[in-house]
Amino acid sequence: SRAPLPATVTWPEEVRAGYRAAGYWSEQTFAAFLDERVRRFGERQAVVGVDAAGAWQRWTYRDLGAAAVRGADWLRGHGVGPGDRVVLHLPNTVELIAVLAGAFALGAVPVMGLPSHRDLELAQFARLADAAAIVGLPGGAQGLRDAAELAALHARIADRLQGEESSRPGWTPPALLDAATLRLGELAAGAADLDSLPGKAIEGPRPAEQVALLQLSGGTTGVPKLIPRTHADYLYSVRESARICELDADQVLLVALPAVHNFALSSPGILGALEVGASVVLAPDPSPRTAFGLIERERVTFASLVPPLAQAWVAAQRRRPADLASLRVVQVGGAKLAPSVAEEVEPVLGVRLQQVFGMAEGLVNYTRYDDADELRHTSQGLPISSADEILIVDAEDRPVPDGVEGALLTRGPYTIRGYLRPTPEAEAAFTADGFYRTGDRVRRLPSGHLIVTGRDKDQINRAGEKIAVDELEEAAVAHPDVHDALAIGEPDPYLGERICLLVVLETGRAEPGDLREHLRARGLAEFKLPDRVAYLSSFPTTAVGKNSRRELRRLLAERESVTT
Ligand code: J2J
Repeated sequence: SRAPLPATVTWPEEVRAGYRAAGYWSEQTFAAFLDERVRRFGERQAVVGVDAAGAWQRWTYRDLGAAAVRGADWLRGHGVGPGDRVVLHLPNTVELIAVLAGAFALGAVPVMGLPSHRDLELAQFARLADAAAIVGLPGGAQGLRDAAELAALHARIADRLQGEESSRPGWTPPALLDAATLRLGELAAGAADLDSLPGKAIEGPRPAEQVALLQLSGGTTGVPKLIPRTHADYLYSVRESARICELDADQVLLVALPAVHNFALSSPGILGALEVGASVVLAPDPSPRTAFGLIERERVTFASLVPPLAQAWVAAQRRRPADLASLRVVQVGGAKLAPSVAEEVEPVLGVRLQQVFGMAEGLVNYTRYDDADELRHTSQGLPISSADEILIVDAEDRPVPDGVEGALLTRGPYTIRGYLRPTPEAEAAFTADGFYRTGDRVRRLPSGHLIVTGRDKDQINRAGEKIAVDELEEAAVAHPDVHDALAIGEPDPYLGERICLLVVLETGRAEPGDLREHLRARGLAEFKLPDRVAYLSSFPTTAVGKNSRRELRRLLAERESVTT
C-alpha cells in the first residue's frame, strides 16, 4: 500500500477542540455515515441513474450498501487499500456512486476529478495524490466515446507518469481502471454488509479528523492544487446544508452538474440527500430536454444549476412548457447569476430560487428561502455557520467598512488552512492567522448577505468551470509559433465569461484551429480551450515589465467598442 498523505497545515488543536465542543464536528467517518444511512433508510429509494451499458438503474439504500461493498471489493481487487488515493474520472452514472461509496467503505480517499479532465490533469492529480488508481468510464456527455478511447487516454496517462521524473523513490504508477468492469447490472444479489469493510476501522486518534477526500481547486496556477477535506469538516457542511435547504426524506434531487463537483456533492447535493434519506436522480447530461424529462418522470423536487443552465432552462420552459409542478427549489451557483435572470427563474420555472456562493476550499453561502425577493435576486447569500469568520479587506489586509467592496478572506469549521503539498504560491493563499484568501471581491449588506462584485485571482470562470490562466498560457507558449500568450475572460451574456487567448507570434502562423488542436494534444480538458484567439504584435507591460492583463482588457474593450 502507498505512503500516507503528507501532513498539511490544519486547524490548531485549540480551534479543533472548540469545533468539537460546539458540536460542529462529530466522530463520524464517511464509512460510518454510509453504513448508518443504509441501515436507517433500507428500502427507501436512494439513487436513480444510468449504468455503463446505458440502462436505467433504481437503487434502494440497501442496494446502495451492496454497491458500496461491490465497489470496495473491486477496488481492493485492483490493489487499492485503506488510506490509498483513487482519482475519480467518471460521468454521472451509478458506477460513479458505487466507486465513491466503495472508496468510503474501504477507507480509501477519493480525488474528485471531473469527467471532462484529460491526461494532463489526471496525471497531475495522480502524482500529487500519489494515487493507487484512476477510475474512468467510457460514455457520458463529457466522457469518452468507447472503451478504446478510454484505453488510449489511459495509455497517455501512463506515458506521462513514466516520463515525469518522480521525486519520491519507489513511486509506482496507479492502476488504470474502467468502471464498466464493476458489472453493476448484477447487483441485486449482492450483500450490503458494510461492517466487514475496513473503512469503519480507520486507525489513529480521531479518525473523523483525518483527510476523507481531496477536492480540486479552481486553480490560479499552472499546477492544480488538491484540497484536503476531513470527514468531520465535510460532513458538518453537508448536515448544515441539508438543514438550511430544508431537505427531507420525500425529496428527489436532480444532479445535472458533474456529481463530484463540490456543489453537486455537498451543497447539499448527493451527500445532503443521503443524510436525510432523500433520493438522487443522476442526469446523464444537463440539457433542459434530458432534465425536464427526468423531472416529469421522477417527480424531482430540487435541482442545482450553474447560471448558463438556469438561463437555458428558463428559455426552454418558455418555448415549450414541461410539467415542472413537482419542482420546488432551484439552486444557482458556481458563477455570478445576473439579477435579470434571477428574476425570471421563479415565475417561469414555478420554484423558489436559492443562490449558492461556495468554494471547494470550504465556505458556502446560501440565500435563505424566506429572504426578501431583492436579497434572493441580487445577493449570493449568507454563510452556512455562525462560526464562519468573514473578513472583507483592502489591499493592505485592513478591514473595510460594511457596504464597501473588498477582498474576501474566511476561516471556519469547514474551510481548509492549507493545500496538499503546497508550493510557496499556494501558501500565499492563506494569511498568517489561517484565513483563506478566496480571491473573490465582495460587498457585505447590513443583513450579512454577500454580493460578489469581482475577482482578484488569475482565473476565468466560464459557465462555472474554472480555468487557471497560467496553465492555459504555459500550454499555449509551448507551441513553436507562439512567442507569448495571455488568457483573459471576456464578458459573455451566456457563459458569464468566455476565454480569449491573446497571442504574440514568433514566426509562422498558428491559426486558431491549430492552437486549439495543440492545446488538446497537450492533454488539457476541452472546457479550457479558448473560445476566441486574437493576435497582437506585442503586449502592453506594467511598470516592472510584466505583461499587463488589466491594460490588455482595457485595450480590447476599446477595440470592441470601435468595431461594433
Ligand atoms: C459568484 N461567484 C461564484 C456565485 C462560486 C457550491 C456552489 C459553488 C461552488 C463552486 C461550490 C459563485 N457567484 N454564486 O464549491 O459548494 C466562484 C467564486 C468562488 C469559486 C469557487 C459549492 N459561486 N463562485 O463554484 O471551487 O469565484 O466551487 O471562489 O468550483 O467560484 O469555485 P469552486
